[in-house]
Order: sequence, then structure tokens, then C-alpha cells
Amino acid sequence: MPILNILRYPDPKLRRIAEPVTQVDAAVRTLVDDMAETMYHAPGIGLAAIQVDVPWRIIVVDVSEQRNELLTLINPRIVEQEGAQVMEEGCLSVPGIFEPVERARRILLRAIDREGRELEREAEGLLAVCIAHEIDHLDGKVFVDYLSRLKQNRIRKKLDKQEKIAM
Ligand code: GNR
Ligand code: NI
Repeated sequence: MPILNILRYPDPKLRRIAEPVTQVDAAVRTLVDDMAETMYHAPGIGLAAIQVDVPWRIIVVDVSEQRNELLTLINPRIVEQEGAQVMEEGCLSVPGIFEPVERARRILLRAIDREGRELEREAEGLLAVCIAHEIDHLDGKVFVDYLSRLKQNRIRKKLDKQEKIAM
């Protein structure tokens, strides 16, 4: 299975709003499998389809230490949230940058799984942060949007420099 290319901030394609999945068919399952492989290979704890240039509402997440608790969430939505927590976030689309972001401490989530079944679950801590980070991607948002203008400009300059070294 192929490792997919991950778009890099500030690519305007990361700003698209992903479309709901209407049917969990073979094409969706193949994408899910390729996304999981790409996430584990990176390595990362989550990946949104938007990051691999597919504007569908699909995310994969695995925050387990053993890397064996894959969550596939299709059309995910947060239906309840409470509390607040600040965590240092990173993003595969913003390599090498880590900054604190405040999000809900606990969320209640509804989604469709890889088999097309409705699921509802609670998440807190890192899992809640990661799911919120991925759902943001589906809405065209990147974690750096929560940082000050000054930090955003510094990040853009740093990534530009990295890009030039890589070429
Ligand atoms: O790998 C990732 N680590 C991470 C750490 C803290 C908060 C969020 C994340 S998600 C990120 C992978 C990614 O970019 N998903 O979109
Ligand atoms: Ni990300």
C-alpha cells in the first residue's frame, strides 16, 4: 500500500472544507487504509484526508503507545464538549513546529466507522485534542491559526527556509 504525500502549510489546499462521505465503499476503505499507513509511517498520532489532498470528511487517529488502537472516523462531529486543557501541538503539515494550543478537555463524538456503522464515544486528554485537531483540518483550519500573528509569520519564514534547503 502506498505512503501518501502530505501537503505542507501554507498550501492553500489545506484551506478547503471537506465534503461529507455519503457511502463507505471500497474507495473510502482503500483511502482509510492508505491514510493509516501514512500516519504510522510519518509517524503521527492522527491524519485528516485533507492533508493528503482528498477533500472528504475522513480522519484516522491512534494515540496509543503500542500504535495498535486505530480509530477511523468518517463524518466526525463533536456534539458536546467541556472543560479546557492546553497541550503542545504539532502537525505533519507544519513539520518541526510545536506550540501550545487550548482546546476542550473532554468531548462527545459521533461518526461513522470503517464498516459504515454509526458510533458515539467520549474522549479526553490527548485523544480529545487530536480528534479536535483533525476535525479542524476538515474545516480548512490548521493549529497555527490559533497562534499570534507574530508566531504565524515566524513559522512561515522558518518553513520557507526549510523548503529552500530541501530543494
Ligand atoms: O502527529 C501529530 N501529533 C499531534 C500532537 C499534538 C496535538 C495534535 C497532534 S496531530 C499530529 C498529526 C497531524 O498533523 N494531524 O493532522
Ligand atoms: Ni495536523
